[in-house]
Amino acid sequence: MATNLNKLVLATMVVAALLRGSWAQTTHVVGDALGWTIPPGGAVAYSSWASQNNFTVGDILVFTFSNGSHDVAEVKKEAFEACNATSPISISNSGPTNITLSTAGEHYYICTFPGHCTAGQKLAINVTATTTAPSPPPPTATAPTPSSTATPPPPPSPTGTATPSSPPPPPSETTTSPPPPNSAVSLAGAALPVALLSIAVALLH
Ligand SMILES: *[C@@H]1O[C@H](CO)[C@@H](O)[C@H](O)[C@H]1NC(C)=O
Ligand SMILES: *[C@@H]1O[C@H](CO)[C@@H](O)[C@H](O)[C@H]1NC(C)=O
Ligand SMILES: *[C@@H]1O[C@H](CO)[C@@H](O)[C@H](O)[C@H]1NC(C)=O
Ligand SMILES: *[C@@H]1O[C@H](CO)[C@@H](O)[C@H](O)[C@H]1NC(C)=O
Ligand SMILES: *[C@@H]1O[C@H](CO)[C@@H](O)[C@H](O)[C@H]1NC(C)=O
Ligand SMILES: [Cu+2]
Repeated sequence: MATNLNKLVLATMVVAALLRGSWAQTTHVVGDALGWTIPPGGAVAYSSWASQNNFTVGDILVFTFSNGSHDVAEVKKEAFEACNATSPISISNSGPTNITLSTAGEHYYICTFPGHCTAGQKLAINVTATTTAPSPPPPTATAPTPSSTATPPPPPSPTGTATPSSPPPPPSETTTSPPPPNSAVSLAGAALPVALLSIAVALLH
């Protein structure tokens, strides 16, 4: 019983992660076909490209350029706005350069070749933290059961000394520890299609 419930919870989390698109890292080729170069129309090319992508921690930026033609430097916001390449956070002059986005927040990249940044070869992105999956319920919590026919597992006794003289109390209202916030809500809020759940459960077997 508990094993099946755990499988159901795990399957729910897997499907939720898949539905939210947070399962795999995404590779973003900066500028797409344009690559990393002086954009013909100016910096709007990269601000427009950035606005059409969602960047999440763990994603990869690929700056495609030829050695010796450009480079890519991560800089602070002030240096980005001023195209100041004096003291970049990091720099790579071998193309293509892959950069894994390891932290959330705003990240700024420029080419340090003279005139390239001011001509628009600069990219600002905003990286969001990894989507938080529904927090797994603690081992003592009973997972929400879709049908009332399932009997809740007996509450574990942490001390191990309790005698089972009386039937266990209903787990919902009389538990001494407060229920985890949003545990049941988030799982219920997942409201996942039954078909997808079935597929995920089958995959777990
Ligand atoms: C980016 O996220 C928004 C909001 O979740 C979504 O509407 C949009 O389709 C996403 N764009 C891409 C390219 O994934
Ligand atoms: C560029 O940045 C460096 C250090 O970050 C600073 O000392 C210098 O004054 C800046 N140059 C300009 C033109 O802002
Ligand atoms: C670019 O430079 C890097 C580092 O010097 C080198 O490893 C790489 O092979 C070069 N790529 C090409 C296409 O020359
Ligand atoms: C950079 O990422 C691309 C796309 O994922 C991949 O094909 C390539 O091998 C990576 N290059 C390096 C040096 O990791
Ligand atoms: C980046 O995202 C954070 C969190 O959503 C937000 O507070 C910040 O204003 C964003 N920055 C930019 C430049 O959009
Ligand atoms: Cu350049």
